[in-house]
Amino acid sequence: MNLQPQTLLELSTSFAIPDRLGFALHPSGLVVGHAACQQGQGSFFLHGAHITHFQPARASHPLLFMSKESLFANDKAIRGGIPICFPWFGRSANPGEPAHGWARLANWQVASSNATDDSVTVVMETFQSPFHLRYFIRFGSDLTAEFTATNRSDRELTCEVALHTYFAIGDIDAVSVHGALEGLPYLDQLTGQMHPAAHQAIRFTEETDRVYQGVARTILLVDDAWKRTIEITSEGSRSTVVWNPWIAKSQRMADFGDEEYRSMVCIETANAKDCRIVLAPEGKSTTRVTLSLR
Ligand code: TA6
Repeated sequence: MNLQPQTLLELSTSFAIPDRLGFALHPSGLVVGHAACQQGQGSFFLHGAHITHFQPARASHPLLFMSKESLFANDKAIRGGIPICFPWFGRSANPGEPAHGWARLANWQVASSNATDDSVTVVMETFQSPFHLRYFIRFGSDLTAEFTATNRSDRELTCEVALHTYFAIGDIDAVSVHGALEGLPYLDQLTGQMHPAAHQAIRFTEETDRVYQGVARTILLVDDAWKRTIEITSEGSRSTVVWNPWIAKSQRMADFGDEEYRSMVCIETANAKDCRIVLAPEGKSTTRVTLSLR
């Protein structure tokens, strides 16, 4: 069961906040929310509860990358921003089911909104048996996204989640990833091989698709081209995915520009593969990430 879409009138009447939060129709017909306060601004679609834009007031560039080739349609995932991968990560065991699950294709409803001079918060929800999903987002000088899944069945369920964040960068040759990931082993999704901790910063010189296993509370994305560092702080996450499609895969993706691999890197706050979640009946699991400009 997919929730009925809220109308623009309903959203504007119940959840819009003057000078802080408004709703509009994207040219695709999808509904988009725009948040703005003294500390920053952002945008999100109800389609997939998909955050597509975040820029702190003191930043000269957005923190999130959006592909210029992204599709915007009810049956398509948006390319860029923060797609929510749930209840499975990657390809499904069942043919015909969408990659990365149904949450990023679902229709979400706004449940509440709030604003101060320094932040705008929005809570969205969706329900697809047997899962109830809640998503708390706060735009301010930082961006916080908190995903909670509840098992509404009477049996134990296993699931995976990834907040599949696309970071905007100045140039892929000038970025490096530092912090907790340097000390963690990873699964190379391209070869299926496990690798021990590299004990050095991650740099990108080829297609990279890794699932780091273990808690990585703080990760630093250092961008020497745009002379900035993005701090990624997570809670409730026991795996992190690092991805760049590089040249050949970029050319194979219809909703991604051939050169766009130079302008993005994904660092995904996850519970996937060996770190998947086991939920008891009525059990809850929360995965949270905060993006800050250092
Ligand atoms: O998170 C990395 C990954 O699983 C890659 O393997 C790549 O496929 C990427 O996600 C994008 O997946 P998508 O289904 O959005 O094309």
